[in-house]
Amino acid sequence: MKTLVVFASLLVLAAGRPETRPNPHGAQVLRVVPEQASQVHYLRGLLLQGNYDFWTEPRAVGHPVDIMVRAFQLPQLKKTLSQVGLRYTVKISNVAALLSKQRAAQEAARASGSRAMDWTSYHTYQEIMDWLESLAADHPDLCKVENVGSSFEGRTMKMLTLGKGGPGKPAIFIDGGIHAREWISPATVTYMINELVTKRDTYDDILSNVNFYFMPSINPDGYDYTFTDDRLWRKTRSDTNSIFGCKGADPNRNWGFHWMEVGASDEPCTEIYAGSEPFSEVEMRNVRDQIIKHGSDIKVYLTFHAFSQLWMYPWGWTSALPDDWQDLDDLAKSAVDALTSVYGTHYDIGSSTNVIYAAAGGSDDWAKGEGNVKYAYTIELRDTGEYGFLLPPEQILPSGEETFEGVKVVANFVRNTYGK
Ligand code: 0X9
Ligand code: ZN
Repeated sequence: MKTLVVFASLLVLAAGRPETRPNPHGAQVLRVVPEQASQVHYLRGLLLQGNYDFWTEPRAVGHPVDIMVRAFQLPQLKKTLSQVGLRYTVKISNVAALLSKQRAAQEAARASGSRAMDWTSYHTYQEIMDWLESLAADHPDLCKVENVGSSFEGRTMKMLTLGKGGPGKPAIFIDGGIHAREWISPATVTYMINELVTKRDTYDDILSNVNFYFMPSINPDGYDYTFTDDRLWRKTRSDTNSIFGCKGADPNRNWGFHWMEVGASDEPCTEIYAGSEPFSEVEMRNVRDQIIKHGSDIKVYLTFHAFSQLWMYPWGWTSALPDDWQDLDDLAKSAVDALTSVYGTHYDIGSSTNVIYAAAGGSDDWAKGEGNVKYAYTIELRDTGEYGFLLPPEQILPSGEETFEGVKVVANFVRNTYGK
């Protein structure tokens, strides 16, 4: 009997993310809205078990939680939810259909045009890196591209430095794509780079007084994997010691500040596996080393995620606020006002633990707590769950336009506050 129980629980664990291409046929995204604290707690327990893919994590009473459920899991989850009095609605009724519709649209867009960069379709890692190189070649007085290390599978990681003022100017560090499936993040970050470079005369004042460090896709192996194998992959692709062959760590649980204290897992098959130790993931070490290298010049750290439309600041490891939280909150409010003024898109603001949930090991917490970057923000881009990670490419441009308005507010703030 004992053997049976052990075997059954191994099967359940393995079902979370077996290292075979998952079958999306029949998968749905269910939305549940917990009405009591005990239900939030229950959902968090379900998340930690690792059997379901939570597109949004349980936040608090009244906040929707989106769970992607594979066909074979649906009957069990629906039963479980009703047992604890949780009602659900079907948010995406046919994940497979949406995936193939988007794949077809992406292929059509790419068949008709060149592989050159645009913001009407999503681009591969190689295309993004080639494009960064082309910017540096075309604008050598404004842009510099450096190789800053390799990913686990050997992809070269590049950083673009943008600015005309020379070294020593106050700087903003911006990264994207830490979570592989959050495609709108690299797309939005590259949009902003493109605006700054192609409209360099318009932004001359900012570019003369502020330096930017851009790394638009900091999880290259995971990102490529979402193009080739599993569109909904989140983590890196490193080897783990999992007996099921589960791969990858959550790169946003891997940073060495209060690592593994809360909201992270030591089970490699879960989506929030923190890695075997702080900075076990080489990609995160590469990003960390650039932040350290440019040290006290960096006044702002922005890391772009999706989705939920949130502009968050530390801490993620505790519900306590940083001493200077009011400064971070003020700047976030100004940025979000500008963002919202473009298309009316609503963003919530606050510390990540208080706005969503406690989760230690995030890059924002490290940037502030260890990297001494005062203004560290995690920004969750569009949408609020209609498409979730599968945001149609038609939304790349509006996302870029509105987000860039917010980032310009931040850049002008840096120029005015720290510029000499
Ligand atoms: O859980 C995360 O890593 C982020 N949300 S996402 O849905 N994109 O995965 C939020 C991170 C907030 N920051 C910290 N917890 N430090
Ligand atoms: Zn994310």
